[in-house]
Amino acid sequence: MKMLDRWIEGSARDLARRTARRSVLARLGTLLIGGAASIPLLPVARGAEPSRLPAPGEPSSDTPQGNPSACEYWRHCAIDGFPCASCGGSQTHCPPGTELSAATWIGICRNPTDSRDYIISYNDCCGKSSCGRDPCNRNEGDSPIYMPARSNDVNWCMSSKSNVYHCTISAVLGQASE
Ligand code: ABN
Repeated sequence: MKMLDRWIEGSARDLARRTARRSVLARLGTLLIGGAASIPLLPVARGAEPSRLPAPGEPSSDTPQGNPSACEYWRHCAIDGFPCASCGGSQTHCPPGTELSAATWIGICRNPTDSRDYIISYNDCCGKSSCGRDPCNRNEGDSPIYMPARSNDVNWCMSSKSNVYHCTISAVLGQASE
């Protein structure tokens, strides 16, 4: 009988140890930390960054489709603003003294070199008065301003330290179609 008592007591203690609140929380914590390390960064953080992917082939810079200052530049199919390449920056970098907006307008443009569609992020550069050079307004896929989430006629600097708009970059985020 003593042996049975000891066995029952041991099993009960073991069960209590395994199901104790602290032990369950400790295991949950380990799971969360381990799991979080294996999850890639959320797209929100990456949305504001110019792509680190190799840029697709560019048309010759002697043609308007390959000239980042021209409105005909292939990445500008959905732009509404001043291309930063005309304002002391480039198609992927803001001019010195300005800050890249975290929120962006997304367009899909066809690259004439490989006839593929690419997702283009039109981030505004903020913190200096309007660049005023070579305005472009191509608007492919744009909707009227009363649908702000689908309109490119929006000052995306509203999400930045300064809401003063200067110019717009056009970074390739990735391929839109195979
Ligand atoms: N996203 C370019 C822009 C800035 C200010 C006002 C309209 C459009």
